[in-house]
Amino acid sequence: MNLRAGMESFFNTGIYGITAENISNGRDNIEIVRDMLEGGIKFIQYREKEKDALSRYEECLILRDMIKQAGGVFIIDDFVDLALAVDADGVHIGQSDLPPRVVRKLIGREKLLGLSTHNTEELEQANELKKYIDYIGVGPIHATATKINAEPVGFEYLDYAVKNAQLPLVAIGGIKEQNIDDVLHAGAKTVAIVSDIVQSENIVSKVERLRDKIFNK
Ligand code: 3NM
Repeated sequence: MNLRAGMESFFNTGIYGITAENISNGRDNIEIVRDMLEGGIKFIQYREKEKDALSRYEECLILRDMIKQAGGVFIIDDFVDLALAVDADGVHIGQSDLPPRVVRKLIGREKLLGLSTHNTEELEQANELKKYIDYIGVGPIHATATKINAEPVGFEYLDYAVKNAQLPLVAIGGIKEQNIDDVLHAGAKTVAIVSDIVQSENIVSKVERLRDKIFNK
């Protein structure tokens, strides 16, 4: 399958799932991803900053096969080498990682590349670099304990991004079942959610409820 051509349809599945084993109530990343897939998430990012490289590698080999079998897309946060080593579908980088042009050179043309943006300048830079990037993150919309030092950008920046982004966008940061309607009304079509999913007792039904909200808005 050509990933880039299929990306629009993956994004139309609404939720971008992200792992966070350290806040997952004792469940490991494998269990979390299994439940995300069962709930219908097709876009899954492995975000793991605490484990060593070997543990990350071994875990990602398993996750890659699970996600591939479920017809999903597997994105690795930050670690370009890991994404290449496990042949993930893509990489997600932040503003202080290697420049998108350089990461694109490293990962080749086929893999997806996502870039986090937090303000209008970063969005305009991403627009200028759009030949290297496949989608952008927009956030944190709300303050969030999952990324404690990040200043919330609120709806002003989301509105700007919805109107001006020349790439598909993913809204992120403090988005939960009880407030997701706000970002949907602001025009976000894809929403990344960490804590509200990984901390919920029943991840499958949480994801199903979130997807209902997205598709019945
Ligand atoms: N990136 P939660 S906010 C991983 O703004 C991440 O780029 C952000 O977690 C950004 O859904 C964030 O628990 C944390 O608030 C999102």
